[in-house]
Amino acid sequence: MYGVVPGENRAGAVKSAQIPLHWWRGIPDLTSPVTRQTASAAERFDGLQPDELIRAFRIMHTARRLDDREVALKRQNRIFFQISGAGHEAVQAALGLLLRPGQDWLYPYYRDRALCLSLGVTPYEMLQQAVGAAADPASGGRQMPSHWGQPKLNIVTRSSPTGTQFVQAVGCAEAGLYEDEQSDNITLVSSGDGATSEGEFWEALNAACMKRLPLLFLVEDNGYAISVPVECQTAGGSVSKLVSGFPGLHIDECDGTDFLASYRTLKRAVEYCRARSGPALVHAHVIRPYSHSLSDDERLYKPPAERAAEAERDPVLTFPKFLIDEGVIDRHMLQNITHEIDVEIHDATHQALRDEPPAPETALQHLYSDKIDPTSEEFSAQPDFQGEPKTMVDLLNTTLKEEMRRNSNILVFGEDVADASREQNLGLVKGKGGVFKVTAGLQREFGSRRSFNTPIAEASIVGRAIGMAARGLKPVAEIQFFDYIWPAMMQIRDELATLRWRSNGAFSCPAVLRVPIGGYLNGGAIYHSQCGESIFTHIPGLRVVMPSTAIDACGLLRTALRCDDPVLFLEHKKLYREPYNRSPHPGVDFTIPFGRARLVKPGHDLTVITYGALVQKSLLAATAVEKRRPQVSIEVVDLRSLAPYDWEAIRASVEKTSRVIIAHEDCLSWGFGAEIAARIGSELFTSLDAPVGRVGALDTWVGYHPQLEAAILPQTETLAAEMERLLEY
Ligand SMILES: Cc1ncc(C[n+]2csc(CCOP(=O)(O)OP(=O)(O)O)c2C)c(N)n1
Ligand SMILES: [Mg+2]
Repeated sequence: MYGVVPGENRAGAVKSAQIPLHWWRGIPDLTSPVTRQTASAAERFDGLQPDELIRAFRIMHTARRLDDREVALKRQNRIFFQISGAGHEAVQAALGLLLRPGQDWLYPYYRDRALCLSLGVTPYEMLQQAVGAAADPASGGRQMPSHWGQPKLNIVTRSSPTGTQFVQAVGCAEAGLYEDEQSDNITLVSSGDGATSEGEFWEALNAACMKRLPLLFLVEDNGYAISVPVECQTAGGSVSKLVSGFPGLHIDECDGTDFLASYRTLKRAVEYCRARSGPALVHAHVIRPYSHSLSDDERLYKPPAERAAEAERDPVLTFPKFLIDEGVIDRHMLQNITHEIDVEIHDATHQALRDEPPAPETALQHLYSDKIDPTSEEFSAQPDFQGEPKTMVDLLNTTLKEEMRRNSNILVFGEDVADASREQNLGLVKGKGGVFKVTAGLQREFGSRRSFNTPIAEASIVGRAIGMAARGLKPVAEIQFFDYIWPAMMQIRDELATLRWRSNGAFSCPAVLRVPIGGYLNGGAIYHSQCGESIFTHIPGLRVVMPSTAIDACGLLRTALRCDDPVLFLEHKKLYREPYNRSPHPGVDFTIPFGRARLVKPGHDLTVITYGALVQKSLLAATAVEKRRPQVSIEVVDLRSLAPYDWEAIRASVEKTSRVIIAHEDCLSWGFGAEIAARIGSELFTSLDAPVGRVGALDTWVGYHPQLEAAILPQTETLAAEMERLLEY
């Protein structure tokens, strides 16, 4: 019998239905042993052999015993969080028999312990997660337990937000088709009932049905999302009824606590997906006997009778009873199996408790790629100019084409990016190619597989990119306007930027998000003119660049496309077609390292640190001020890259001039300049002859009328006034 962890309080470990030791003693041993039943077993058990049923039992029992062990460890404060898969085991063990480890791709959720066990994650590895061991293969002690992830099993690192997994699974399933169009491997995404309320669930269904993807949705409906019952979560209380209108979606429902019923139902769904008939959704009704997590006590909102009725369906009790009744195993065998499991978990626990915790100095590891460093000299190239000067929009378009020719993994998608989605019309029309024409002609040259339109669903544009990138593609997604990036914010902040760090370097997401940004075009108003870059530079793991000239746009975009990190590539709309920032084509291998500022104009008496549309305005302001003060010269530095930014260039310039302004188009308060000013104040205080100046937009929205817009956004005169103020010191 497995050893009790010192101090373990069995009776109080879980307030509800922890399975008792020796529970099988109450079961009469009515039937004969397995060998005599084998002949008819396959027919009686939906084609499953007794050894497969026994394996399923092992998985289910191991999963529950692991939960019990973790509960005990949590109560002893030897682990720091526990969430169980209790009550969900049967449907997961059934699915485990149908999936192909290492071939199919999985986006499981936190209750999928039995599923992960059946695919090959070991009890020891699970306990390494629980203790937060440095060697925990899922996250190296960075994520909570039950946040699965194992590259060798194609289990993609799982985060905590409910629902973000759906659109990523779409991208992953899409990537499978690029890998091998004929493959019958599938992608699985699972969730609880509550998570289906998230918009991403519906975005994912829409995309999956539209593209007839081999994607299986498994909804493990335990009737509650923490304390919220399903009828307050889902109109009518049944998600499978709600989705009935999706074309091509195979929908099925089962009792997820009934192993064989689950197996039958999932088999049909898996076969449907493998046959490439389209996506499938299985709605499995399960129970949740251990409350939501150890931080929750379901007795506060679930009455005793309801809990008692659920307990009757507990699969870790009903399934072995069934196996004994059917003569698949006898009591003795059962006792041996459970004993073996208990010993394994006992040993694994003691081993995991001895594991080393993550070293404090590793906290910054795996934020960025350790294979490709986009800030390195490797990306420093001399231009080899050819042809006439081109606008920023032209060079962006050319660079995309050149890199798509070079790298067949690059896919470009977003709203209106294609030339014409209806291919038959391509010969009849000029083509759209993006609302700003940056992607014009890509579909024509590279086909609709590599440049395509998506629904207006920003979370899924980014989520799909994440799923594709996790599987080796190089997605280049366009968000049509910066003002509409917000539906994708959770995908960007909680997923795109965290993927590498949270998986301890096991997964990466080198997607590029191109985003037109900024005002000064007149008429854009509040929803087509905003900036807000500092919200993104505040996100660890994300590279943020914002070129102000055509040549920089070309070099930085190429670096973004060749690097291994997620990049937010901000394209200022006002700068797309300016005459003054044009450049001849600098060559097909021209790159610019991230984190290198450009000295726009040297000077001795004042530095302006800026980027984007304010580079040119700062130049004009500097020229005007220098005209008034002939003894003064003003230095203008274009950061170009905001995360990382070129601190050395800032330092060198401020040490030379002793006066500095940070100027940006975004609102002043909590803007990008706040961080730079704070750092200058902290590290360069002794070099300063004047306070650090800042110029930014008024702390409001950009207005529609040009007079209003002009008053809100910083102008050349605003910059000149601040220059004068600092020069007076
Ligand atoms: C986006 C988001 N909102 C809220 C939460 C907090 N939260 C975690 S699990 C959960 C309930 C999920 O319920 P369900 O999808 O039914 O799964 P179950 O836990 O019942 O298996 C909530 C609200 C979260 N993790 N993510
Ligand atoms: Mg639920």
